[in-house]
Amino acid sequence: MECTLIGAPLQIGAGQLGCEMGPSALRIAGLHTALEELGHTVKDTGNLVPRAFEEMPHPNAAVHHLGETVAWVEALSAAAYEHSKAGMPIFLGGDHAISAGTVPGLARRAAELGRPLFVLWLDAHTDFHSLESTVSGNLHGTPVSYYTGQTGFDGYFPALAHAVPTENVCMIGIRSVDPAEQAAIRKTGITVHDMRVIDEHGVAVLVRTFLERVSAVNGLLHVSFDVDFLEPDIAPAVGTTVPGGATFREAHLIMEMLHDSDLVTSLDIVELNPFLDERGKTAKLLVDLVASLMGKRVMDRPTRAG
Ligand code: B3U
Ligand code: MN
Ligand code: MN
Repeated sequence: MECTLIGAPLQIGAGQLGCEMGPSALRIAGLHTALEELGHTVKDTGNLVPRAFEEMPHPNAAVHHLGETVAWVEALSAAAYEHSKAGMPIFLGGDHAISAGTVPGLARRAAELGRPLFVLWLDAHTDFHSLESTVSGNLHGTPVSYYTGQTGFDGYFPALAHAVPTENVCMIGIRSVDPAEQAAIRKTGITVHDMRVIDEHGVAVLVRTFLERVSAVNGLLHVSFDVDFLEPDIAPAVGTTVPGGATFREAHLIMEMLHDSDLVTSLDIVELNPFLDERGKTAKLLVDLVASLMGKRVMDRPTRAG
């Protein structure tokens, strides 16, 4: 497969600075080589640079860096659309606000192909705030609300031509949801698998059920991987750690199942903050997880019990 790496060093969507170093850390941890060793061809397009911007005020005084975020969203949406025409775009964040650009760009391409776009959101958080409801004002908490076409973004974020239906979004790993997000998400068709659901059923059945839905309608699948999806002990390099995250084995299993499904057409790796890492261990783990998603396995055989 042809993989295209697109660096998106956005950091002001998060409460803590440092995600702008994310693309560099993923490169230094060997992403390019890991993909080539699996037989893929890799094109690194370098880092995106947004247009010049002016800051925009918002009635919610907590909201910050709105103008800068909008400039990034525009650039990312255009890049996602272009790079989805051939091969597999892999977006190297950057904080999770980058997905407010990547997903709409991919949705435009999906609409052109006449195929539905699905999103697998691997995250501790639902990122379902509107510009009005966010308390922190950190815009990495808003992308899902925006790209599913909820209200409150008009006049600020770019007009959405192709909203992703909420029924097409599946979240796994959720364990931190603000009250306003809870209330808003309840009214939607988003599948929210919190840690309790994982503990009761295991990740495999949840992932398999979702993949069957995507496959049944010949969907395209975008995976958005927030580092805080993972247990903080194994992935400390993120500003918003929440205890009780996905284990090393759960995360690899999900990646392997995604690979075997052959449904994944694009990927975001977001919220890596190398300033908080321990000797690069989070960046290296992320490279290993991407490798699992792209075909690395222990034994070359189909999985079966017994
Ligand atoms: N919901 C909180 C916390 C948060 C959301 N996304 C992340 N953190 N990474 C907020 O600030 O909106
Ligand atoms: Mn997130
Ligand atoms: Mn998160």
